[in-house]
Amino acid sequence: EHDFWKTQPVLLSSNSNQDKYDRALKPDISLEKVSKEFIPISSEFYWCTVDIHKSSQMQELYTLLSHNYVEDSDELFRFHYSPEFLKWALDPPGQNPDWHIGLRSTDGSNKLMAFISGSEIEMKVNSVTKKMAEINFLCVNKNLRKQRLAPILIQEVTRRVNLCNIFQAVYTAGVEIPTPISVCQYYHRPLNSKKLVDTGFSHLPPGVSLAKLVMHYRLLPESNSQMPGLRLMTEKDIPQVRKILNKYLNARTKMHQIFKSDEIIKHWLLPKKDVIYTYVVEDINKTGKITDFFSFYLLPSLILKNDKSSGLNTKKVNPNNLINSAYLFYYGFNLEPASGVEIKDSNISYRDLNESMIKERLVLLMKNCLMIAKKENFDVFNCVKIQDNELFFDDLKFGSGDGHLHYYFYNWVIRDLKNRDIGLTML
Ligand code: YNC
Ligand code: MG
Repeated sequence: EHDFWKTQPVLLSSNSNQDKYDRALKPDISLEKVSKEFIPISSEFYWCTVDIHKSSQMQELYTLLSHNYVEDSDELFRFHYSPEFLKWALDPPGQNPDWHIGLRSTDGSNKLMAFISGSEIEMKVNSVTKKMAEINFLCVNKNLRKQRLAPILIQEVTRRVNLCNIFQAVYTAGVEIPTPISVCQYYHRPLNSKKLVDTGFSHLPPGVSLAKLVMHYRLLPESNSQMPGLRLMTEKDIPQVRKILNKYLNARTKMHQIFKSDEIIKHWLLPKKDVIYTYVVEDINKTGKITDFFSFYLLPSLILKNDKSSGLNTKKVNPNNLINSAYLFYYGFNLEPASGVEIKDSNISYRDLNESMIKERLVLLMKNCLMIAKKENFDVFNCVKIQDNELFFDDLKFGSGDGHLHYYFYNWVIRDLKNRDIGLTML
C-alpha cells in the first residue's frame, strides 16, 4: 500500500505521534546534490515546459484539463477551467516558468498527455514562516491512468522546486492520501434552483415542488441587508485590502499565505471578468476607507451526461452544458467601524472579540456576496468549511455537499488543524 508515498517525507498516518511538531521530516539538500537531470521517463513520453504565454500551448493545457481533470465521485460533472482562469492561476508575480511541467507523447503527435504545476508561496504555519511550493493541476490523460505516471510527475516537480532551494510544499486534493492535516467539507448555496435540479446537481426533496424550492432560496434585497458603500474593488483599494486580509488571516487562522506585496494582492484580487470578482465596502462617512471585502472566482463545471452534445470537441462549449459555479475566495473585515467597538490595544486579536459580533458581520457580508453572485448569473455559490465559514452556513442556507477537500504538506509535520484554522484557499 502506498508504494510511492511511503518513500516520501510525509507521515504515513495521522496517529503517528511525534515528539516534535512544526519541523521538516527531511533536511534541506544543498544545490550540488539536487539532480540536474529530468526524472527518467518511459520512451513513450518526453518532458516539456508548457509555455502558458503562447496561446496554442495554453489551448493544449485547457484541452487536457477539460477532458481529464477532476470529476465528482458520481462522474456527473468535471471542473472546466477556462484559459483566462488558467492564465490567472498559473502566472502570479515571480512565477517560475519551469514549474509548468508537461509530458508529451513521442508517437509523433507531440500531444500533451500529463501536467503538474507549482508556484512559490510564502506560508505562515503556526508560528513558522516558510517559502513553499503550492502544487496544483496534476492531471494524467484518462487513457494513461494507473501506470504510475503521477509519482513521476510529482518527483519531477519536487526536483525543480528543490533546484530553487525550496523543500516544503502545500497542496489539496479531493482524495485521501498520506496524510491530511485537515479534511474540510464542501458546502453549496443554490442560486438558480431550476437549472440545478434540471441538470441533476440538486434534487427536489420529497414533497417539495420546484416553485417552493425557488421560493426557499430566493434572495430578497431587504432594505436593511444591502451594505452601503459596496462596490467593485479598484486599483486604489489594493493597500487597504492587503492590510485587512493579512490581519484577518493572521488573527483568525493558523495556516495561511502572507500577501507580501501590493503586486501580489493586485494579481489575486483585482477583478478580472469571468475569472475573479472582488468587492469592497467603503465607509460612507470616511471617504476612501475600506472596512470589508470579499471575493469569489468563476469555475464552471461541465455536465457530463451531455458530453456528446457539450461541444467539448468543437470551438465553443455550449453554455447550457455548464454550471456556473462561484467559489468563495478571500474575505476580510475590520470590525471597528461596523460595530462601534473601540479597540485601544492594537495587539488585541479578533479572537478576543465577541464571536457573535464576527458572525453578525460575516453573515451580512456574505449575504451581499450571494446577492451579487445571483445578479451576475451564477447558478450556485460554493465554499469549503474553512476559516470562519461555518458561522454563515445556517443563516444563509448553505447545504453540505458530498465532497471533501484534504489539505496536505510535503516535508512539514504539524499537529492536525481544525477546519477553522485553515486560511489557505487553492484554486
Ligand atoms: C493526488 N491527487 O496515491 P501510492 S489534486 C497526490 N495527489 O501513490 P498513478 C496522488 N498523489 O498511494 P493515476 C493523487 N492521486 O501508491 C493519486 N495519487 O503511494 C497517488 N485524475 O499513481 C496515489 N488531479 O499514476 C498513488 O495514478 C499514485 O494514473 C498512483 O494518476 C493520478 O493537483 C492522477 O484528480 C490524479 O489525472 C494524476 O487520476 C489522475 O490515477 C488524474 O498510477 C483527475 O499516485 C485529476 C485529478 C489531482 C488534483 C492536485 C494536487 C497534487 C499534489 C501532488 C503531490 C505534490 C507533492 C509535493 C511536490 C513538491 C515537493 C517540494 C518541495
Ligand atoms: Mg498513470
